[in-house]
Amino acid sequence: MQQGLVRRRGMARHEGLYNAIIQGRRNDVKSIVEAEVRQGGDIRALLQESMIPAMREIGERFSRNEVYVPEMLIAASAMQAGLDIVEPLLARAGHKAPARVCIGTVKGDLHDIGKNLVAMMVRGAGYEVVDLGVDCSAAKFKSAVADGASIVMVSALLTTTMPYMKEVIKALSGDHVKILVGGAPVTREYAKEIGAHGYAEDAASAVRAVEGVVAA
Ligand code: B1M
Repeated sequence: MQQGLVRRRGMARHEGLYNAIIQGRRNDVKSIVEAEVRQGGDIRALLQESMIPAMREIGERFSRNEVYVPEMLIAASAMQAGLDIVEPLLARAGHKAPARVCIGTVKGDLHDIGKNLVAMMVRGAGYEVVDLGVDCSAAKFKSAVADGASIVMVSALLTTTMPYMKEVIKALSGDHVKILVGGAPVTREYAKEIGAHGYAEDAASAVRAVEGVVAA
């Protein structure tokens, strides 16, 4: 077994990389992943067994209030440093993400910190994420669906922009997509009321919500 890899529940985890992501050590993540690539390591395994589990762990700690938004952002940025190296290699090797997800903040709403965090976590879970930005019209979401997104994530931070989520759902009603909603003023009840397929209250549960609709 290669040094630095430990067997855990039948899988090989690179403890150094796993911890570097959790602790948000971006440069270490970069150099570990680069070294693995140079040594011809199994990049897909590195992603599945070390990088994604690290993001899952930070998400769970966030849900338990053991870490807060800054730690999660730093970890996500460290993860991104690793993803920037592995993604092109996996694409060349024909790796297919389980689904393409698009995410955006609704029309009239400029808040994007939470949405960016959700995007990073979902990307960290191995999905292809198309970030549509802020102030997104229903037409913009629809065009992302036409481009191949099968999961649509809609964020709203204002009680005044939240109702626009319903417009997005209406616009996509004829499309074969799953729509997930979230943002501080949004509740599970509201999500149900407007006909969303799912709701997530934070970035960690957003990953679980995506996994839920993919598995359904
Ligand atoms: Co604004 N703002 N803001 N603001 N702002 C709030 C949201 C507010 C609660 C502040 C307050 O009054 N206490 C209030 C909304 C009141 C309401 O409607 N209930 C408010 C207001 C009123 C406004 C303006 C109208 C102020 C004004 O101009 N008079 C204005 C509106 C501008 C606009 O959007 N058109 C405005 C502007 C701004 C700034 C530009 C200054 C800035 C945004 C900068 C940016 O995002 N780039 C800003 C900020 C920073 C905030 C607060 C302080 C912080 C928001 C934030 O980033 N939170 C906020 C008060 C607060 O929340 N304490 C406030 C951290 C972030 C990690 O959490 O965004 O909740 P959050 O995301 C979470 C979850 O909600 C969830 O996961 C994320 C990660 O855990 N989630 C999803 C989010 N999206 C999801 C999508 C999903 C799933 C989960 O898809 C399935």
